[in-house]
Amino acid sequence: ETKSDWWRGAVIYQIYPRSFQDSNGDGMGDLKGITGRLDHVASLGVDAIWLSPIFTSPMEDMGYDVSDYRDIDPTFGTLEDFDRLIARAHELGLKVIVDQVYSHSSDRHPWFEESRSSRDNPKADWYVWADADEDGFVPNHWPSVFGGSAWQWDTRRRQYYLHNFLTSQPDLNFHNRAVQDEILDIMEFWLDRGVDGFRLDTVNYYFHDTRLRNNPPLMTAAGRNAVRPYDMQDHVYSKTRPENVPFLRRMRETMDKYDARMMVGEVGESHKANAIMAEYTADGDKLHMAYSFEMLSDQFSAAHFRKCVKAFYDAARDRNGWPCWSFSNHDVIRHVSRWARHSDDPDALARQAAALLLSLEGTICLYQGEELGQTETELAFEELVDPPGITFWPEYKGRDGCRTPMVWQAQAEHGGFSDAKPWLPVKPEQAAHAVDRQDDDPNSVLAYYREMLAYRKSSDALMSGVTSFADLPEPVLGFARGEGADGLLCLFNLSSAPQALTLGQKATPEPVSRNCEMAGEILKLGANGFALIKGLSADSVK
Ligand code: TEU
Repeated sequence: ETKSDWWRGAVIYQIYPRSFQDSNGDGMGDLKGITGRLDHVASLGVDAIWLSPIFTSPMEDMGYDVSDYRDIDPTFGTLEDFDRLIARAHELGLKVIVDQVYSHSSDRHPWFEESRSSRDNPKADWYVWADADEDGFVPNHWPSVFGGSAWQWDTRRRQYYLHNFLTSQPDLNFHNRAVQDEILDIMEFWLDRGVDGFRLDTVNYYFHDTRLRNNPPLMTAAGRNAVRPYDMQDHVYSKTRPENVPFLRRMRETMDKYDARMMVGEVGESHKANAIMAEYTADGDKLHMAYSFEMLSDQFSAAHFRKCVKAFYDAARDRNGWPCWSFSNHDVIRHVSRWARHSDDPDALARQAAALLLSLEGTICLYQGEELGQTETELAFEELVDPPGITFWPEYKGRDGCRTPMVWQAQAEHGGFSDAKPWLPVKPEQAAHAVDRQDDDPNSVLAYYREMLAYRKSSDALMSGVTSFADLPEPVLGFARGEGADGLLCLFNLSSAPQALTLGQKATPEPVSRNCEMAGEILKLGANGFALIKGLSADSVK
């Protein structure tokens, strides 16, 4: 029997299936490979895995372009392989979350092939079609995230269709009730198959403004200096429409027909993100959690982390909203590289990041390889696979650098990931962080993740304590989780310069603390040092 709200405070481990473990020698990871490596995942002490898409797909966006929502792509295996993966995960006490990409399908999906075939077929309104403007040009100024207009001309219908991402990812029309019903049916298909929940891709992109109004320009410095046109607009009409909220309620009704299932929605918003995340998770009748982009940026300051957490809870606390934080995923530069300039020692930074992330209030997502202190893989232009990387190179290098294979054995060819040449290369810098180099080393980053994950799980303060922030100058981030004797004060020196803090009493940092020492009532934090101290409040430190 699991608690229905097992996901509160839980830690989810994200697997990128194409790059986890190859079992059939084709250079791409697969479900059998994952199943064989679940012991490693379970050994960390996490609660669940999230699998990036494993469904039938032409793989133009590596599975985020689905052409059959009810089957497994042959690259990854079969439905039977998936059943075995779930069974093994459950044996090991791991929940299984699958990625569902509903906002758009692949253009190779039979629905789209039918929809584009004429203006009056049964699926004619399953996608977002619009006439050309009076000059024959695109219906409005909406840009695609991956470059160019969000509209693509279709010669047979002589109309444009909407795609927020690649032209091969046409947007489904959620204003059509039949589309909504089909999506709910797909959810039931996987829930019946035993999945514990869903990660909902681009959950705020489901609906568009039916009047197709232009988005206002983003007149901030970030908007005016953006690398991508997409970041120059405030997407109030192309996404995050009010109609989304009642549909999230319909999705929740479907989830609630089953026990202990969970939906975490990816809220891709640069603007007003916290208000939207709060709204989407409020009152227990929509999403269970909102996946935040806030800590995926290159900002690494006390003010920034404080702002992320405060802004979310200020908006969400009294309506019971719930966040899901992460520092890395398959779309961004790995955090040890992204924040490298704030540290002299990548492994010390990796440990500090682990301690900080796992001290946050909410649910946590780790990304495969993060537990190894893995850095971003430097790739040459010729090695790129990811379309936006190819489009925007070199100002934006795309997402291949965080998607290179897991390295299991430092000495094995291709890091033990595959017998064949992998779809993205294993480089020496990544091999240096292989699992077998760290597994039995008590001083490794991997050992630290295990230690900190166990500590989080054993600590009521970290699992459920409310956050209060200490008033400290940069570069020290301080907050307490919980109150009184049960509270835990967490202090992080987000720099390589030593810091000294006055605690006003003698104290003993918990064993998961690093690079810190007490001198009387003074706490000294060395380079990227941090201390977790029981029974102290946020205002006891100066
Ligand atoms: O990402 C949504 C998204 O908007 C960004 O993370 C985007 O990938 C980034 O801005 C690129 O610069 C989700 C998935 O996580 C991503 O892998 C998919 O490509 C995208 O949706 C489309 O399905």
